[in-house]
Amino acid sequence: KGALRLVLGDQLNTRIASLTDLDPEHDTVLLVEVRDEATYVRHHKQKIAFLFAAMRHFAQGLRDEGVNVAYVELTDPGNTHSFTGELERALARLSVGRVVVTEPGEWRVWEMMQDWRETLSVPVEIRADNRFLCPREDFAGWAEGKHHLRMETFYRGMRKRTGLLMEGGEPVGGRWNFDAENRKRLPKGHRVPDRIGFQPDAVTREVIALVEQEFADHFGDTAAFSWPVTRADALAALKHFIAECLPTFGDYQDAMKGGEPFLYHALLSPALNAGLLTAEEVCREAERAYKDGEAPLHCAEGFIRQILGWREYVRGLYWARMPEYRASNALDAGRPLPWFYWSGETDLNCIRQVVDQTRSHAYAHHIQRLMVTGNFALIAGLSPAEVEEWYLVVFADAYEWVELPNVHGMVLWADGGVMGSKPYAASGAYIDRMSDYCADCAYDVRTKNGERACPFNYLYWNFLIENEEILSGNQRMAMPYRTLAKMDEARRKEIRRDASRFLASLSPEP
Ligand code: FAD
Ligand code: DLZ
Ligand code: SF4
Repeated sequence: KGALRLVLGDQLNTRIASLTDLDPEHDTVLLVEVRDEATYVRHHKQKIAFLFAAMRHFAQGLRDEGVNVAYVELTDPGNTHSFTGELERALARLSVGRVVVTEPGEWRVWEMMQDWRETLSVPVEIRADNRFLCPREDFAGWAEGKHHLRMETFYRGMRKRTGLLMEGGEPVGGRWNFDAENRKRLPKGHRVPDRIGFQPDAVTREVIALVEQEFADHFGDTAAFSWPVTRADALAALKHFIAECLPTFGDYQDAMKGGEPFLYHALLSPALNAGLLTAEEVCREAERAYKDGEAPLHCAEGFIRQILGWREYVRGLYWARMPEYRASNALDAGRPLPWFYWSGETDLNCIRQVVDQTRSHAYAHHIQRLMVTGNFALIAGLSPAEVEEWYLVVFADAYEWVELPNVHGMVLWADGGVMGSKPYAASGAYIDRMSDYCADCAYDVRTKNGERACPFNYLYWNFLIENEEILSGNQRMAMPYRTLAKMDEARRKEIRRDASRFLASLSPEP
């Protein structure tokens, strides 16, 4: 008897562990579109459409290779709408001797899989996830006994392990990190390159119509859908990025500009996270561009660090610290998520820009996620669980393994410093320095207090005041706390008054 090989929607690679020893004559590959996965949080319509389209194209690719594929579409009669239900149904209709799967990306599904070993009628083999460069156990070994897990240390280890941008055991260029060169503001009138978009084909158009019908009340528009949904298109996107954007990627990595959602960013995270591209091939391609003189070192290194460093690190941290990780709330934050995170209807221009582009594209780049919606959530004391759910819903690349450490740890400091040595709190001056948002805003970024003042300005100090007990002892917060200590009582009162007026005006309802 052959094997039933379940491939999840984010494991769409023919080299995924569960397919390595595929026997096309006897085995069947199972892919299932199930409502449970689309609604455990109510994902952005583009995320669902992206995955269903990618799954359908992947299945067709396997069939073209002569593989038996059992594909369950969302509207198929009898669809039980859960992974477990669909596995049981497939086992009842196919004659197979065992089930083979690859570890999932998310804890939620990992728990499901543990039950399969006991409840399914055939043996279940769960294989280690080979989509990442650092195996889970290696990260867990490194993390054992440590409270603080610093990315930079991990990243250097990964450079040595893979040999990426290494020469004779030393980092190429004599430095590990070129961050200092990667913080430029976009000059006025600077034209960013046109991006390669992928027109939906008939299969993708059908999926988009299905999603519009079945998930009509989910956040997000599908009109601008242009994600690559096949490996061939994902490779074309990678090639385009390396040629057109990587040579300038580093310089403007932290910049933001109204009406320009993409700048020099790769737009590769949905494809990477769904398995259409591997971290290894993307990093090797960036390294090649550097070696061939097509991209400067600070750009290639800055980009490789995001994937070999940050991406591998958050994934390792997630698996090393779950399920406890999610439960902490170090700053005891609990304010409900304001409605404008969904509607974009707010006078804060920076937030409006990010929410509007997220609705249209299911995308915001790193610094928008961190320093606009993230920073606001931090200094307004929003509830970690609600903020985490928002981040998991709105982006096409969102999966809990990558979303949670970024939001819970990096943005909200809810993990008490496991990930970041200090909270990334900032006033409006940071957003003004890195963007042109403030010029078109109803608020004045240079005014510190009062009705017209940029809310980030007083919320920043209010955050420091509210968390003084927890944060003032943190060495890396010494500077702002020294400034706060010099403020007279009247200024502190003004900050408190403005902050409570503004925060009281936020509503979680439309
Ligand atoms: P680029 O800026 O071009 O970077 C290249 C690649 O590096 C990305 O494709 C991504 O794979 C990787 N990368 C960069 N930064 C990170 C990071 N901090 N963690 C993990 N990978 C990284 N990324 C997700 O893939 N899914 C998420 O749900 C997600 N949620 C985030 C939430 C917050 C609050 C923050 C601050 C960051 C989050 N990120 C997430 C990381 C990052 O913002 C996105 O990976 C990136 O914006 C994707 O766009 P890009 O491909 O154009 O990236
Ligand atoms: C995100 C998602 C969605 C929306 N739908 C499906 C689906 O119908 N079938 C499927 O196999 N996977 C889907 N996914 C991706 C899964 O949620 C993902 O594989 C798990 O979260 C594990 O990381
Ligand atoms: Fe955002 Fe403040 Fe600038 Fe307005 S003034 S765009 S609220 S940072």
